[in-house]
Amino acid sequence: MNKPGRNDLCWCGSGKKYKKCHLGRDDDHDFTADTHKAGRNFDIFEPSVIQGNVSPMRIVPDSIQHPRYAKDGGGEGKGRKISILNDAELIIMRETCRAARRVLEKGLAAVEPGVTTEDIDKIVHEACIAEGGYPSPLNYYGFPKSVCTSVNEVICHGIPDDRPLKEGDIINVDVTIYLNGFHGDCSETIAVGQIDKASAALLDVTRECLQIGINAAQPDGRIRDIGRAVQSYAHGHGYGVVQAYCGHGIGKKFHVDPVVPHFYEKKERTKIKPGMIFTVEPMISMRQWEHETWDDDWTAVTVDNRRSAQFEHTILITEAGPEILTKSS
Ligand code: EYF
Ligand code: CO
Repeated sequence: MNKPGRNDLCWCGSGKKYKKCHLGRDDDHDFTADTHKAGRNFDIFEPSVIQGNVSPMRIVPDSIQHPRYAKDGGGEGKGRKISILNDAELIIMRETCRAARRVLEKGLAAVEPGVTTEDIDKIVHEACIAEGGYPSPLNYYGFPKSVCTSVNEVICHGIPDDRPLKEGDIINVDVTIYLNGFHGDCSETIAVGQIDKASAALLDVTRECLQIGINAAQPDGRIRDIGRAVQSYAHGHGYGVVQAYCGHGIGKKFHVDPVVPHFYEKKERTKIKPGMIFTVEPMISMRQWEHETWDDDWTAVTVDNRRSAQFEHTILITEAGPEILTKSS
């Protein structure tokens, strides 16, 4: 696709005129990778997942420190200022992130055909408690479960339910734990049994997008460098980058500044500084990047019902570059 004219439809598939959308914001955009996105005339697949039955919220013992929203189903207020942890806090944050990874590994180990996402929720819930922590998603803005499980065309925020996983599915398990006053967040997408080659390629490229995004997070660079790197790599493989959900600062609160888009946002000029902690969590779709939300108001799916994958780490920016706090040992 060539660069559109001012009055043509934008390359991004928004349905808006180019001049009202990406004109002046896409200097680094690779138009050759956008052939599939001209306009919104795309093939829509049949959904592979539908809303299932969701069991009641699980209980966390009183002996575990709860975040404030556990009681009222709210959020944690806007964290507008980017906070930098002191050395003592950093020791705790590192331990919280290691615990998040251990819990994620327990959740992933349970994935096989016939297992329900509710089974995975129970495992993650109990693993968080065994670490001495609270499963951060539980009652966060009213989210009803302890983990997000996102299958096939579900991009993110899938609610665990009674649907058994099927051979050939892909599933993202997204774990956040609140431990010793800090949140640590990580996720992976894996295969349920044997998957087709196209899905395996999507998982490989999305995993690579995460690493490429992390590598682009350098002190004295800008937050937008991350999205530029991720988008260029994903588009080079003919994939879409979901725009509605971004990485985010994390620490004493689940979501604080900076917002970390995984697409190139020219006006995002925030400087990356040593001491910053944020997630990088690209959501990469097989074709269309646009999402829709189910009427449960949580579950985000691709508009064309093609598959989407995601990998996530919590990272710390050091003088020497990014350090992954939720790395697998
Ligand atoms: C207010 C939520 C609120 N947000 C993020 C809140 O793990 C996560 N990111 O990597 C993550 C998990 C959850 C989450 C669980 C609940 N929320 C989601 C969607 C919309 C919304 O509006
Ligand atoms: Co997460």
